Amino acid sequence: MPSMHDSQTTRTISFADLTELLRQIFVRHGTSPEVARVLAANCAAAERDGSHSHGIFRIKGYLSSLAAGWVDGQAEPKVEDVGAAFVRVDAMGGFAQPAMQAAKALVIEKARNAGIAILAIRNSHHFAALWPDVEPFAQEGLVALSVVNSMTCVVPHGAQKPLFGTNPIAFAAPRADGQPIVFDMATSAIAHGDVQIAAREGRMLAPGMGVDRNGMPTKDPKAILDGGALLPFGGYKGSALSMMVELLSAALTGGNFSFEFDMSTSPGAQTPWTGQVIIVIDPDKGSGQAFAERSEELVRQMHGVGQQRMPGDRRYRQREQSLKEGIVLSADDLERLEALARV
Ligand code: NDP
Ligand code: PYC
Repeated sequence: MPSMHDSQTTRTISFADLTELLRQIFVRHGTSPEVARVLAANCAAAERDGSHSHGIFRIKGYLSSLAAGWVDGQAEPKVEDVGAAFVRVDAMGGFAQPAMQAAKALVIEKARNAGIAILAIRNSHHFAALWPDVEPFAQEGLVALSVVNSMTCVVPHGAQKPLFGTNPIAFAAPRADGQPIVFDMATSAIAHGDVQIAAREGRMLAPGMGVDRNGMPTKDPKAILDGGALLPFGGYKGSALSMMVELLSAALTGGNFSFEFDMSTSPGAQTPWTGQVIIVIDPDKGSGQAFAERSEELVRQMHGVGQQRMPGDRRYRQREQSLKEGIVLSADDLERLEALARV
């Protein structure tokens, strides 16, 4: 398969150097040092793992949202301890990831004490992949599930107009002999970011992913972006999961549903202003059996029946290669990033 860089000159940058470059860019464009640190680590990790729809591709959108004043890069999240197993955070119109970081130690303490803890973030902007929010919990032996809603662009199953966001679900669980089991998937047939990338590269999509402005099925990403919409994955089943994500991320947290904010009032705004839930479980409080051994057994059995590629495998492979050989970017992209760090 041709790589995305085949026709371009490429340059290689280490993960540490890319993280530092992105940190400088965020600070230069108005975020606090802490917000810059958290977003840079997130975005560089996405690029390192080959999550291209949520790596450096997103920098333009981050910066235009900051410049528009749509998201507050200086926001200081307010963490509230509201129950034995419940933590609430008002992100104060800032990004979700620093809000999660501010509450993380308390959530882990509660999960270890109560066996489970819920982190409900509201008034937050999430513009990233979701797996970086759950994988670190599994690295600490915990099970984590997170959902976040985004912006109206998905037609509920059987409906005529878009209402839901692309609303991903991410799950992470430890295993005894390998990297945590992690899946992270949009509840739309395709993430909005991947539609944008396909449009930029002039590629058609597989059938069944979206409709044009007249509600007619289309494989053309430009028609989807130009007044069209996406479909849920798996028909009514994906649609129900997307509805669940709206309920947990917005109704439960006090955040916006995907249809409750209007980015058009703030030219340049791209980041969805919604909410996020993270549920963390201490598996040691469960069956009394070693969870990580049991998940290893499940993986062994899945391999045994022929499933060779586990969710997360592609990312882990790409991560290993990026850490060994560096992250390959197009020379143009890297030059653009370097220029943004100097502005
Ligand atoms: P994909 O469809 O590419 O992948 C979904 C999951 O399935 C991944 O865990 C992936 O593992 C796994 N997978 C893919 N192919 C296979 C296979 N053949 N066998 C087994 N497992 C497989 O992701 P999406 O397009 O749904 O989402 C892309 C990203 O967009 C996600 O990171 C998501 O969080 C993000 N997003 C963010 C939103 C936001 O509001 N912040 C909104 C919507 C999406 P692997 O990772 O190893 O490829
Ligand atoms: O790719 O669907 C997406 C998305 C929405 C918000 C951030 N990413």
